[in-house]
Amino acid sequence: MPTTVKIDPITRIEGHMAVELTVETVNGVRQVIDARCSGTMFRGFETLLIGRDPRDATPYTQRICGVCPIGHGLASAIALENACGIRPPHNGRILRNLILGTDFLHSHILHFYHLTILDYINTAGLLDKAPWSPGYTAADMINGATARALAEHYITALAMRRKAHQMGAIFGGRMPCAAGFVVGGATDVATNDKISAFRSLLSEVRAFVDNSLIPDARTLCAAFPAYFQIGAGCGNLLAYGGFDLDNSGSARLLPSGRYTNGGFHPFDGSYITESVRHSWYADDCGTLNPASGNTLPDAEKTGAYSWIKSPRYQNVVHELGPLARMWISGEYRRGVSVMDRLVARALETRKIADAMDVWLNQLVPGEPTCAATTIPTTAGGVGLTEAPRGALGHWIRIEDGKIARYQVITPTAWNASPRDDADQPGPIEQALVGTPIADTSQPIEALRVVHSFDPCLACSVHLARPGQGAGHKPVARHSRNN
Ligand code: NFE
Repeated sequence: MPTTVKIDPITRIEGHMAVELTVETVNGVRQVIDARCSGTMFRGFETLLIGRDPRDATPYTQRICGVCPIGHGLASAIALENACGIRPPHNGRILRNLILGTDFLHSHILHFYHLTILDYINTAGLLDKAPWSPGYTAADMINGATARALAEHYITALAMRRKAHQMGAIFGGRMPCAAGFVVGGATDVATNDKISAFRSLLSEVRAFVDNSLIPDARTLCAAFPAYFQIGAGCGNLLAYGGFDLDNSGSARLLPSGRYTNGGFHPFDGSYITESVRHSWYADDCGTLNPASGNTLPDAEKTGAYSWIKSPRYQNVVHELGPLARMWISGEYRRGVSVMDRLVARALETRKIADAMDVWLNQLVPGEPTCAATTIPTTAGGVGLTEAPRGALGHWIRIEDGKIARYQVITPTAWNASPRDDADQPGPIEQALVGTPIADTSQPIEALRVVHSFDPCLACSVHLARPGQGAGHKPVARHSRNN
C-alpha cells in the first residue's frame, strides 16, 4: 500500500521547496516510487525589470539570491554586452573571473559543510542545539572522532566563507551583491596591493579546500558507499560554459556541452524551452524559448504544483551543476549519484581555486577594466554563464531604450523542475525514485538525494506576496525540522 510522505519545507537549502514522495515496498525494500518537487513561492524579478533602464538589470538581478549574486550579475552584463556587441578588456575579464570564482568557493564550501554534512553525522554532543537540532537521525550516521572532526571543520568553514566574501569585496566593492559588475567589464582597477591582499586570502582558502574539503568528501564516500548507487536521475548532463580564458570568448575554464542519452553533443541555447504545464503560470508562458518567454502567474491553475517552470533541451530532461561540468570537461566520469555530485563539487572547488591563482598573475596593474558602452534603442541579448549550482542564463529584449522582456533560467529551475508537457519528471524528481526509505517519519535518504543537487529556490522562485494570492501555495507541512 503506497504511503505519501511530505517534506515541507526542505531545510538546509536556499529558499522554499517541498517534496512529496510516494513510498511503497517493492521487492522487499521500502522505497520512493514517485516524487514531486515544488517551488512554493512566486518568482517575479522578470516582471519588475520591465520598463527599466537595461543597465539596472545587473544590480537588480544580483538581488535574486544572496548565495549566487555574482552569477546573476555576470549573466545580465553578458546579455547586455551581447546586445551592444562589445566585450570587456583583458583586466575586466579577469576581474570578473576572480569575483565569480570567490562566489564559487563560498558557495561550494557552504554546501558541503553547512547544508550537507548534517545529513551524514550524528551531532549528539556536537551541534545539538537549535538550529541544528532537532533533526532527522539515522542508524548509518557517522559518530565519534570522525563526526567531531567534521563538526570542527563546519566551524572553520564559516571563516573560509567569510574570507571568500572578503576576496570578492576586494575587486567587487562589496559581497554579496558586488557593486563592481557593469556592462563592459568591471569598475575597479587592479593594483599590486589589492592583488597581494586577494592572494593572501586565496592561499588560506586553497589550503582549506586541499586539506579539509576534499579529504572530508572522501570520508563521506568511504562511509556511505551505497550512495554511489542512489540518486542517479535522468543521466543527461548540460553545461553552458563559464570563466572566459581569452577575450574572444572561445576558450573557457568550464567548457560548454551536453551529455544526452549516453553521447556527447555541442550545446546551442536556441534549443532551450520552458514548459509551464505543471507550473503556476498562464499557458501563454509555454512552451517557449526564453528569448520570447513570459512570466504571467496563475496561482489557481489546475494540475500545477510548482512556481518553477520546466526548462528542457530539445524536450529532454537534463541535470546541471558541478558534476555536469566535470563530466563535460572529462575530469570526472565515475558515475551519476548522490556521492558523485559531492565529489565532483569538491574537485571543482579546487580546480577553480587553482585557476584563480593563475588569473591573479595575469592581471596587469593599472590597465583599464571596462569598455565604453552605448545602450542600443532596440536590441536583444543572451547572457549564458555558469553559477555555482550549474548553468545560468539571462535573456533581455530592449525596446525604446528600456527593458521590454527579461527572462532568467537558473540551474535549480532545471534541476528542481516539475513535470513538463510530456509529463516527464524533472531531474530531482527522477533522482528520488528508487531511494530506499527506512523510516517514513524521518526520510533522510530522500533529503540526501535532494541536498546533493544543492537546490536554491530563491533563485528559481524569487518573490513572496503574502495575502495577495500569488505568494506561498500552502502545502501540508512536515512537522520536524529536517
Ligand atoms: Ni540562489 Fe543560483 C546558483 C543561480 S541557483 S544560488 O548557483 O543562478 O539555481
